[in-house]
Amino acid sequence: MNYFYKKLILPLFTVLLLCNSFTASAQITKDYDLWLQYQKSSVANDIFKNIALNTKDETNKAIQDELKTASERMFQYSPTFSNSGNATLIIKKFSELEPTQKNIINKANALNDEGFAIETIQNKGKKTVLITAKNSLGLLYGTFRLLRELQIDPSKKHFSIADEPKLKVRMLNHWDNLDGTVERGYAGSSIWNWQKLPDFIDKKYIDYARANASVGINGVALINVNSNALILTPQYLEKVSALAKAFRPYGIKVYLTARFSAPIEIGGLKTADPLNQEVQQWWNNKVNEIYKFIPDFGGFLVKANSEGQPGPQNYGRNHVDGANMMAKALQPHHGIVLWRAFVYSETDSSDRAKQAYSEFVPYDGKFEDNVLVQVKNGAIDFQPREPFHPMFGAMPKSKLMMEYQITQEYLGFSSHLVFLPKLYEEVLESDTYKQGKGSTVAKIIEGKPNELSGMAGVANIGSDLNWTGHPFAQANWYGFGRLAWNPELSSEKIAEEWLQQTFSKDSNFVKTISKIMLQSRESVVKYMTPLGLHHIMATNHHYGPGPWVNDLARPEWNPVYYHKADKNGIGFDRTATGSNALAQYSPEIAQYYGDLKTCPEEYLLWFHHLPWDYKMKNGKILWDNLGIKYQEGVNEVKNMITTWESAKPYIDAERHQEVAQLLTIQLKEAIWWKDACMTYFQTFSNLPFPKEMETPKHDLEYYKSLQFPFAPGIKPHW
Ligand code: GCV
Repeated sequence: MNYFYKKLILPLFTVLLLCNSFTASAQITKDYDLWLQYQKSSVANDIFKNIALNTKDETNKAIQDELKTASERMFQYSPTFSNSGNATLIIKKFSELEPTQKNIINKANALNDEGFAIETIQNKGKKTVLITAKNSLGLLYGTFRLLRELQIDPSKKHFSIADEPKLKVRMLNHWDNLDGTVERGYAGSSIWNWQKLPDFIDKKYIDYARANASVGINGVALINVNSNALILTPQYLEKVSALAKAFRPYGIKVYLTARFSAPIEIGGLKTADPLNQEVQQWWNNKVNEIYKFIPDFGGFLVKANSEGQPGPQNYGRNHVDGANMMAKALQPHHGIVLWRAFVYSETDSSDRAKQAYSEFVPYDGKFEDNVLVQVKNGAIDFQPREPFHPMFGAMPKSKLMMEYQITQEYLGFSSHLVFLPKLYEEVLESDTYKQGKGSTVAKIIEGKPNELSGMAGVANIGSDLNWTGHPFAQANWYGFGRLAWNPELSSEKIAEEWLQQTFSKDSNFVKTISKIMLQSRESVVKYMTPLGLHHIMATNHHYGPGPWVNDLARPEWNPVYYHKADKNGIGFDRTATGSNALAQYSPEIAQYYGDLKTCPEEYLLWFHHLPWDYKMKNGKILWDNLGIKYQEGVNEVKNMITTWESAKPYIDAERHQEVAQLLTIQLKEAIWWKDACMTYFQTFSNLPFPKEMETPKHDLEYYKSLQFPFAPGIKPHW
């Protein structure tokens, strides 16, 4: 028995155990490796055999590490790094190129500082691939580009690429709190371990930097815009400087959120008035101190006089006074201020959608040169669909940057598959007409060549093994980075290349799954807020529907403020007969959305209050169309489930199952949204549900009674 146990059972058990942990760790690696999978290639490619690269510089060292990992995983050999004449890949700044390579020098010379060129050239009679750029960061971006090309086509040998970022600041905004929680975070807790910093540099920080650099993200605001002044104290600056050091080789600058009242809270002053000299001096000193810790510090991100955060208006001053005070302190160090335009006031009874424009546009041209006004994509708050923010194009003498939300606060948290580049693209492509036809939001934020410009995304990253909670939410991080590099890229291309790198290059798989990704954003709009409805989510945690909420302290916090449903109809009249928010847009846009004949159905109830029996283009009444849209959203999720089933043969079982389970949650919640909203709106329409719509399972009281005290993304109520 003993013999039998030792010789047979024990080894078998060990093998099983190993297999099991191998599968588990293989799975973790796949999820963890994001789009940098470097899957084993079935074709050989010698491109990495002998790489000419000067590895003295720390960014070049990062290039070396990346190429080694990629080559070993994809092609099963370790590259040799030397400066010998037989290079298969040359990675050199163009100041170091030989004069015979003039053509490429000319090509690369036309690029901006972060641009790069990749060319297959003749070198000593042999075909060689050359990556060249003005500086090491360009070389790093060029390397990641080459790796993307090879992940998609491992046999590729001929390259002729020149590329450069169109925006200067391409950054993630983390809404991470110092206590480790993440506001609106759905992927676990914060990845920053403040307790162990500065001495412990988690490998995760490096992998985070790699992922960001691979798509060109070059800035990170580490903590929440609802800020804590402690981050500006030496105790924390030392920790921040350790993170900055880890990110530096990857070209990523660190930014901090600056709490406006910091001079009082950590400086011992009696005021934070931006026109007070002592306050100004305090910020000057603070900035000088920060640059001692972090010589390449990016600057401050500020949420002021918004949702209770302190700001210049507390002292009778304005946004320009506040932003310029910080901007002047940062100027000697080439730092910048990202001043958020997300403001709305409890004392302003006008339409919330109009308030940011009214507060900021009068100050056009008054901000210092190193200030970027950071504007959310829409005028309310990251809703599943909003028309573009009217501030875009309305401040031609100021620099406006885009703020998107990557984390899915209003889009099903990290349980719903929603491909956000589709939303980002829709906004970027919108024509503001502010400088004539063709002045799209993308063009507005690109600004003038060589001027400060940018795009920020509220990060969806947390301590979850797969970083983002949902494997497909990784695509939103990826896609944000790609659009920040080039706001004119198509979401279709982004979906395809992400799938190819993350899951499989099989064309059937890519075609089928990119289709559901591209349609997923429209589906979530349909099952949450169809026909232009908005802000009808539950209170505080924003999990699930809450269109009935009408008892919150501020009118504009209540969903009823936005849908205005009554027995006569539904929708927010933002035309001249209502709040006239449309007047903030150019006349072409105001006319287009204002006229019921031209207003697209997607924005109908955003701009118009209409009777329940309003006849729509398909000949059916508004009420029926509402139910039909909700049902379509639900049906599309059902379809996603079937399509995902068909993807089984193409990808690993673990990630397949992970997504399949999440889709089940998505379907349940889509039905919940449909049923709760339609049951509630029926109390006003008094009409039967349209025949196309599946009947709700419960009555309204049931949906209203649901409570979620521990929903993620807010401070828990212990
Ligand atoms: C960080 C919304 C969110 C808040 C967020 C705010 C902002 O209101 O619900 O959690 O605060 O936007 O963007 O500042």
